Amino acid sequence: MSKTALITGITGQDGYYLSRLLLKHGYRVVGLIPPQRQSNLAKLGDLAGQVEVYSVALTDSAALLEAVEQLRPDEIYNLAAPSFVPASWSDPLGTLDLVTGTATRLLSAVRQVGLATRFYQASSSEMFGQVDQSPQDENTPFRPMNPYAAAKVHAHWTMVHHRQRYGLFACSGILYNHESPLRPPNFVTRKVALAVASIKLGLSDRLEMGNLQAKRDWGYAGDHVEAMWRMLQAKTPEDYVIGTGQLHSVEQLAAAAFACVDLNWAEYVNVDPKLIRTDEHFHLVANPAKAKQNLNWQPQVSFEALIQEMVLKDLERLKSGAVTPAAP
Ligand code: NAP
Ligand code: G4F
Repeated sequence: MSKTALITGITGQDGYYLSRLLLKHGYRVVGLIPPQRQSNLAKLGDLAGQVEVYSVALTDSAALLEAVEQLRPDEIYNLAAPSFVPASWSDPLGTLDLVTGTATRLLSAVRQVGLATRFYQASSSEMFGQVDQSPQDENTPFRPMNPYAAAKVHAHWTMVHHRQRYGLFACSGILYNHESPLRPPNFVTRKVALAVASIKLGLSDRLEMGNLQAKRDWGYAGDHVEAMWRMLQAKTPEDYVIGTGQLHSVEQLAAAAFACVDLNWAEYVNVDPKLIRTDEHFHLVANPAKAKQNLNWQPQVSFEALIQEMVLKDLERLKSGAVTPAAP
């Protein structure tokens, strides 16, 4: 019999790649989607007709308990979050409510129903924040620097408590930045890809950026969702740091993206001080050794190949009119 997986945040970037992976493995995939967000199912494109939708507010404990009772999932992937970090400063409480509240409600539902459901929590490298050791691993302390990261830390510990106290099979993937052509354009990789494609087609003439010296460990979303799935297939529930182990600066990102279309980034990129973050960090890079050892996981797509895929996809989208050009 096929396994059932419930996914919150199914309409996001990772929701798409994870659904695609689970469908390939023969799962019944059900998205837990609030009623007012169901039109966003269209973001799943070709997969929208292959997944089921269960309509539920993620803030409604009783309704989530009912969902778990009815659907009896083998696995739950809790991906829903307002994931753009700067936005969490404008709505710290809303961020906490959704991130911590959803994890707590779902874990509590699994415990109450008494199923052997395996639970994945979407944790983030942002939880490490102001680090004094690089690279980071599963033993690195959390020092969150913004409301998003603090909410993720709270959700992470809630998951750990359910594992320790109630014996649930629950795991956290502490994931570093992962990207794809499905990244929304407010995130830096997609912002750059769309701008480069727009400039190449003569639809824009410059790109305003924040801190060019900021660095990230950028991987491919398709690789990172594979790690999520492997965590829930393991013998024991454990937490894992998932990243490439390589740092690149925003400047290197811009240089790589412009090089894809034979342009020199320095002729088009300006720094807008308003886009520079005050909660910036520069040293978040993964040591994914545990994932390699226990899950036989390692990234398959290089930084350069990822950026090229994103730029080429935006060129195609602009030519077909599927997206509008980047504003400078
Ligand atoms: P994403 O593309 O921003 O998707 C977020 C998902 O959460 C979407 O389905 C979105 O629904 C849903 N959501 C947002 N606010 C909501 C709300 N108030 N109520 C209900 N649903 C809401 O994020 P992602 O890149 O796929 O990331 C998946 C998860 O991994 C997130 O928890 C993120 O914080 C975490 N994470 C991501 C990265 C990364 O680099 N991508 C790294 C570490 C951790 P709509 O489609 O309706 O907006
Ligand atoms: O693409 P970003 O907005 O992603 P950020 O803040 O690193 O967060 C992403 O990764 C986290 C994992 O580490 C997730 F938890 C989170 O949900 C999200 O998926 O910014 C990346 C870097 C930052 O250093 C930022 O300051 O790019 C720098 N940057 C420079 N100029 C810019 C810009 N970022 C954006 N969005 N726009 C700019 O113009």
